[in-house]
Amino acid sequence: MNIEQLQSTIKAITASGKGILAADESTGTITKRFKSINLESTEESRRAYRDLLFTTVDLEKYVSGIILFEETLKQQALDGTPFPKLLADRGIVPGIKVDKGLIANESAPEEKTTQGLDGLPERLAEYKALGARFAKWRVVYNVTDTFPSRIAIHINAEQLARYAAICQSQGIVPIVEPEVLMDGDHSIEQCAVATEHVLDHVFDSLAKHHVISEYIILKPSMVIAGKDHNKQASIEQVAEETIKILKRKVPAAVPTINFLSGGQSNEAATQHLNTMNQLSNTPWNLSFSYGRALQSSALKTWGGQKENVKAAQQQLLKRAQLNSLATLGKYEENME
Ligand code: 5MM
Repeated sequence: MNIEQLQSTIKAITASGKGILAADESTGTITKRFKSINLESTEESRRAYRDLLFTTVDLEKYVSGIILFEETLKQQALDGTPFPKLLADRGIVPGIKVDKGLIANESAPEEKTTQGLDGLPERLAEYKALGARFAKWRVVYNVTDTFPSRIAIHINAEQLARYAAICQSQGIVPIVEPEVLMDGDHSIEQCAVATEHVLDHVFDSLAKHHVISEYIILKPSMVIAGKDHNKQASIEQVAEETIKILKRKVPAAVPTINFLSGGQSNEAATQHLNTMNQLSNTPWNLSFSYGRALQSSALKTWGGQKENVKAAQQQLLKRAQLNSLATLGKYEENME
C-alpha cells in the first residue's frame, strides 16, 4: 500500500472550498441525458461534451477532482492532450468509475446490486497508468416498507468494502458511494432509518476488510423524502437529519464526505450543502460530488451546438462556484 500516494490524493481532493464533479456517466446514462437535448450519443459527441466540461476556464478554483468513465479516461482533447493529463495539468485530480453498473440481486430479487469486482486489480493498474488517482463504486438501495432488505444491505456493504480494500492496496483512493434512492413515496423518516442501517453495515464491512478510514471519500445521499412523498421536508430538516445520521455512523477519521445530488434540483442540492456547513461542527470536510446538480444547466444550454459551448461552460462554472460557497456555508439564494 502506498500511503504517501493516498495521503497526497486526499489532501488535493479536500482543498478548502472545492468539491468533485461526477462526469462518469456510463454510455447508457449519457445516452439518456443526450436524448433530453435531442443529441445522438456517439463516441465523438461524448468526447465533445466532456471536452466542454474539462476546458471550462477557472473550473479548478472550485473543483478538485473529476470522476471519469473508462471511455473518457482514454479520450483526448481536440489538441490531442489525453483528458487525464489535461485535468492534472490544471490541478484537478482525475478519478475513474470502476463499477460495471447495476444488476439484479439474485439473493434479493426485487433489489439491485453492483458488478465489477472480477479483474478489478488489473483494471486499476491500467487506470492508474493512465493517470487516475481515485476511483468510484456505487451501490443503490430502494426504500419501501420492506426495502432495503437485510441481505441487500449486507451484499452491497461487502462489495463496497472489497472494492475499497483493493483500491487502497494499489494506492488509489476509493470513493465509497452508498446511494439511498429518492425514487418512491417514502418519508424522510423512512429514509433516515434506511440510511442509518446502510451506513452501519458499510462501515462495519470496511473495518472487517481493513480499509483505512483516513483514505476513503464517502459519497452518500442526503436524508430526504422520496420524490413522490406528499410532504417534502424543509432545507433545515434535511440538513439536520443528514448530519444527525452521519454523526451516528461515520467515523471521525473519515476525512471528507462528498454528497451526491440524486435528482435534487440544482438549487436544493446547493442549499442543503450550505445549511449543513452552517450547522454545528462536524469532524469531516463536507462537500459535493454532484453529477446532475452541476451539469444539467450546462447540458441544456449546450444542446449539442458548438456555438453554445462558452455559454454552457458559464453555467457549469456558476454551479461549481455556488457549490464551492456552500462548502464554506457562504451561499445565499440571491446569488442564483
Ligand atoms: C454521473 O453519474 C454517475 C454514473 O451513473 P451510471 O453508472 O448510472 O451511469 C453516478 O454514479 C453519479 O456519480 C452519482 O449518482 C451522483 O450523481 P448525481 O447526479 O446523483 O449527483
